[in-house]
Amino acid sequence: MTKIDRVPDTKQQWFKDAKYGLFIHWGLYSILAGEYKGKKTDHISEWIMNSLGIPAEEYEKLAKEFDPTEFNADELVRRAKEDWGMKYIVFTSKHHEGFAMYHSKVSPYNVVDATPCGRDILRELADACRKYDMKLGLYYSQSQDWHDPNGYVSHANGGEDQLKDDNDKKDFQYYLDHKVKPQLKEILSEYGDICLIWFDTPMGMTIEQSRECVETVKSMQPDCIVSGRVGNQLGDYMTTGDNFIPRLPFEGDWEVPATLNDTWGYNKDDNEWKNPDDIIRLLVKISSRGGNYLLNIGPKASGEVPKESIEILNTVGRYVNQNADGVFGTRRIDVYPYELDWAEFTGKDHKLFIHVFKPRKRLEILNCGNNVTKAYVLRDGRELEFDVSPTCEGDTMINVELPKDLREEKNYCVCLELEEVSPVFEPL
Ligand code: H79
Repeated sequence: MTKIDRVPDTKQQWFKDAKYGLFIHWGLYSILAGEYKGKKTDHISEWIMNSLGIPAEEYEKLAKEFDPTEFNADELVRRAKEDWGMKYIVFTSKHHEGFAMYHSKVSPYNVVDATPCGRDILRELADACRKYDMKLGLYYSQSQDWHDPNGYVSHANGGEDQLKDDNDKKDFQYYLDHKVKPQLKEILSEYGDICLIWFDTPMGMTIEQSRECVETVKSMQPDCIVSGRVGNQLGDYMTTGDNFIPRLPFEGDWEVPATLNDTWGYNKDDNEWKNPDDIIRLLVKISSRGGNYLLNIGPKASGEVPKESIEILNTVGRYVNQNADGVFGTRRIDVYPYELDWAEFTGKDHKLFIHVFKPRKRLEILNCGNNVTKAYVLRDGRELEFDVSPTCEGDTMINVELPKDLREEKNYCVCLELEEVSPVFEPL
């Protein structure tokens, strides 16, 4: 297992058990969908204001076009819960562009006061989450704000030195005191229970400033946890790099934020969709290493979720819903000596789950030091025959026989019940 100095611990059982969540990136950038005045961005589309150098006075006019007639929070949350099997949602309450997707009294640059639609999107989502008993977390960009004169800006265009000079002229503490902290208080007081605040990219923040963000959150909702990107090692859990999956089990609580294509916000030209089989495998892999998978959708400006995203998530959701016991509440498996190209393992208490991703004649796995009492197909409970044979190295192999129909299949899960809690599992 990867050893780290400080083991991040949310002390929240729901987070340790959750494994699978939905990230939603939605803002004014969704209107541009990767293109501004005939120029296309090569980068992640929610960065378009920055990447194409659109001045704030120009960019803010987009708010006048925001009218999400196709957005249906109830339908989206129902899908996430029932069709996709997800356990929490994280919504962009304010991304780097600086626009609040809720009714803020702190800044008129928000979805109610600056748009013709006047809809409080966060209110709609929070109501739907309450209805479906779905946990709701909020992304909040605490460091970068390209609309506020004192929010930090990251870029590329002027080079690192230019960037540093520009940011040094800002009164970041003023922005923190007059926008960030008051807005955090709003989102944590007006919309019910918020399970986490997803801070992002703490560029330029001192440890004191990161601490102020954490303390503001905890003062409003003590059980609300904060992502690792609040900075200065003050997060309750570790956030990996975007789309980055640790190679080994990782200590403590952690989460992988990931995309289904190559952008977070909607980009009409991005068709690099991942394969649902790969997503299923990544979800299982991340679970077996002790993490959660936070998978993103970028709705169009209209509120419509791209149909490709829905199809992928429906396919993944069928696997998740059929094999829920082998995903949710599982614990990191400390040591399994081999990487197998056809399987990943998850486990909890006295169960070891073999997730099979390629057709096999029989399942042969190294015994993990425990007697197997029963083997069955997880989705329907069908019992399977098995035996144990010695290896030439003096270990034993468990051999699970498969009925004919299963030998042609991929993407199914077999549960081995063990006599005792397996020593390879982290204790519950
Ligand atoms: O919200 C999503 C991203 O917008 C955000 N984090 C996820 C969850 C994010 N913030 N920073 N980054 C991602 C990485 C930024 C990379 C950059 Fe660039 C390299 C910024 C400038 C140079 C990519 C290339 C974006 C603009 C140019």
